[in-house]
Amino acid sequence: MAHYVIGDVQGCYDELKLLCKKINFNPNKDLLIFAGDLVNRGPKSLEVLNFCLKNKKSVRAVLGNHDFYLLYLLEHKKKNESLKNILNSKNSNKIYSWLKKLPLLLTIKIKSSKESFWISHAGIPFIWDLKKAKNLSDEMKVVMKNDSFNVLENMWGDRPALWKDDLEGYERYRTIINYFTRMRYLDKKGGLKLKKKDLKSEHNHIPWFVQTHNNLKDKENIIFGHWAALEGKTKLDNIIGLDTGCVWGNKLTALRLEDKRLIQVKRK
Ligand SMILES: [Mn+2]
Repeated sequence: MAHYVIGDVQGCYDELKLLCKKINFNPNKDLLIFAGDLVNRGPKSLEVLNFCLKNKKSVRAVLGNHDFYLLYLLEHKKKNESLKNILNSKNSNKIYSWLKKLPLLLTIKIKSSKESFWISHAGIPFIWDLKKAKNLSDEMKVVMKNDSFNVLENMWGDRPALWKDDLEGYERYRTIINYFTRMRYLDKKGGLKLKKKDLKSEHNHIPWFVQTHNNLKDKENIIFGHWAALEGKTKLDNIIGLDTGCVWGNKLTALRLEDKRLIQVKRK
């Protein structure tokens, strides 16, 4: 049995199939864990989701910003050109209820190597330790179960930029979602700098993982997607980026957790 974490698929179903072939994915033995953004921009988002539903028992995933967007469209009965196949699919209820239950953060421990992996779409900010991040993800699971319509309605926007423990209600949920699914740069205090996407250095814009790295103990790892421009390069061996920009014509990447080996396929 092997665990594979797969970076942002974004509707690149053909490449996902090729990657599954390359890793010899066996749904009876292996586990696929998606790092979020299964859908949007790419050509076959519906096929990707149907693959996940079909292999439900051997698939795990965390929610990305595009998955949240899809949930919003589904729950609020909105239209969207690029996701219309999903919105019009006879499967859309099943897709909705599967997606809605996904967490923002997953943790997996590998027995053989004793390494533990914390997987979220954008990462974990240094202002949260791993336990706190897990608690916030658990809190959001409950909130999404009970009040998803309003959470999704109120998740839009970049403010508040800085996490505070006493944030409440929809401001609190929006901020948690923004850190887990949209974060790239933080300022020195840990506030989100959501406007910046390029890699040029800029005053008080620090890639989130630079400081989070100091929080990690031996055998603790974080895996994330979302930041295609990085091409996975964090220069850290325990914070691993898996968005290698398949939808932009680059590669789809899987990480085998047992030996931290990367397996890639090129965009067709
Ligand atoms: Mn993303």
